[in-house]
Amino acid sequence: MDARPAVDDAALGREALSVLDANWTGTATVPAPGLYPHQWSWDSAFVAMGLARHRPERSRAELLSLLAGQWATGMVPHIVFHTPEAYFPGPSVWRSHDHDAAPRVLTSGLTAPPVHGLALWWIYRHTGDVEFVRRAFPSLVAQHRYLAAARDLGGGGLAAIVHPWESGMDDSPAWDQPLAALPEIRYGYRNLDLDERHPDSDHDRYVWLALRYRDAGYRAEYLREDHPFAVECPLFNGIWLASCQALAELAPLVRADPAPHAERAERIRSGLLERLWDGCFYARDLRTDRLIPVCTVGGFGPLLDPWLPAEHVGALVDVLQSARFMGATGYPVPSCEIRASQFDRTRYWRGPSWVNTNWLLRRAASVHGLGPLRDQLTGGTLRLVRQAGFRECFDPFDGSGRGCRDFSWSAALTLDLLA
Ligand code: 2M8
Repeated sequence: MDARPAVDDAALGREALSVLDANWTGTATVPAPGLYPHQWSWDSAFVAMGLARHRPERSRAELLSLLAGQWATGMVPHIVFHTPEAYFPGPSVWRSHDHDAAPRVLTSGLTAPPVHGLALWWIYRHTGDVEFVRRAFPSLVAQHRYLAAARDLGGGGLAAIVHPWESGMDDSPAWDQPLAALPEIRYGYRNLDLDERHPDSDHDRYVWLALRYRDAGYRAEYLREDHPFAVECPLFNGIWLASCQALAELAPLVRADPAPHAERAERIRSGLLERLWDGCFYARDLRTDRLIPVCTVGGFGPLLDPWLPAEHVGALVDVLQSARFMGATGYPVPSCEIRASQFDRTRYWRGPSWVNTNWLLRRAASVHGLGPLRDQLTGGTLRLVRQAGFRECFDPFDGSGRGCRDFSWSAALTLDLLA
């Protein structure tokens, strides 16, 4: 357990800002020095939200530099490579420069949870900057249009992820089954620093999936017909729904019609309830058309919807507070339910607690007026960073830090928790 001297709120806030200042490259904020030397999509959205009150100029620049990587299809890539810094899989794997729809800046070919609409709303709420909304709004409309047109592979209004990296929860046990159905791949190379995170066979499958998609020209038809990994994730879709609602609220500011965004949110809600609910939200494997029977933190994503029916809200909050999740750990919120055989308190998205998912659930508690839950999530998350620093993730039982240090979204969202 990393013991740190006691820090008061003001000192913690200063530390968070200095981590973010150090991770700012002049163009974007890297998730952490060393291990993640580029711009990651949902990391940037969280950073932009955390900075909105403190560094409004940089918060806007963060979102715009990410959107500079948007493809003509509307797809917002999960990584934008602003510098030639070494990272695997880097630009030579993705080969975005060979694709007609890709921008000039090099990017990956996958997407990430679409939290950017919520980020734009957040920035507007804290800065009142309508001009900025006018500038970024069309890109986010295009992003949502892409998801609806190219990713509704199940036909029920939800967007499918086509790679575990697109979920943001790379090694979540929710992807074990669909990954196990893929052929055994042995490339014989490793992503040097990721050994603890991904056993060889998983990492090789990740790369194999990415190469298949790339070699199919990143085509939507290929995803529909041939791609072997297609999953409807409740976190990805809960976030998308929240971003649709954000665009519906922002639309009048830019003289746009809110109705299509509100209607899309309704369609996602129906999709979530009809396709992913079974007492809790589970991911659906579209290649077997079955729910994947492991409950993860992603299953609480639909709670971000203020119009989720009360009975579903009640059932989810019961599970969240039960011994399956927060009820058994000293800290919020393990990334996988504790009683699952795949739960591992030490391995990234297989058990540890993350500041971004805690923050999203705190936001969900706010939209449902669940004050005590919101306070519990705020206090517990601040306790983690106070004790262990701005680590990538945390052991949910003793709060010790795991993964890299000086992690940007842990710092950025702490600023918001302190506000
Ligand atoms: C992790 O994902 C990357 C691949 O994109 C990795 O494992 O190398 C995830 O935690 C993801 O959610 C996050 O965006 C990324 C950068 O922080 O790291």
